[in-house]
Amino acid sequence: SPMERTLVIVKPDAVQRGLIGEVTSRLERRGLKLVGLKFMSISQDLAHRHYGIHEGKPFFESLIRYITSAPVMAMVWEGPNAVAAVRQTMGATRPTEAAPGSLRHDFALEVGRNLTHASDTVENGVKEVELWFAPDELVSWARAVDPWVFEQ
Ligand code: D4T
Repeated sequence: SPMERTLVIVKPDAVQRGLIGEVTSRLERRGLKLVGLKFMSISQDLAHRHYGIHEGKPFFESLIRYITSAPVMAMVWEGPNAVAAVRQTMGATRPTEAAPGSLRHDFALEVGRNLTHASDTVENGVKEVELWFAPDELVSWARAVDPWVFEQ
């Protein structure tokens, strides 16, 4: 399967609730490879650029307030089908529609406190990684266990 990269944001609610480890652990356990990581406060500018597609929607202002309300952990994960795999691990955007066993099912109730962001398409994965990370903040590395997780 094609190698992909996807942006994951551990949102302010997940950071405040001490769930950075839980999110990271689930992605590591799945076999995905971490290639970028930073703990940061999001500027208004970055928040608006990241969620630009939702501008004008009724939840836009509260979404910007939420995502800029406290620090986040931004991460890039790599692997075959990484975009779909990570979305599945997170569960549906609305926690009450998230599959049992997914992160949002297990830890969340409301769409406005849904703990994480993950790129929704391969194309958006590329764009979002570019928006959030400088090239020298990404690390390409050979992991010893790669051949036992990745078929190619
Ligand atoms: P993010 O982008 O945060 O990972 O969410 P999704 O990719 O899973 O979902 P989305 O783009 O449709 O929504 C972005 C963001 O807006 C919040 N939201 C969304 C909200 O507060 N009310 C709503 O009705 C919707 C649709 C939650 C996620």
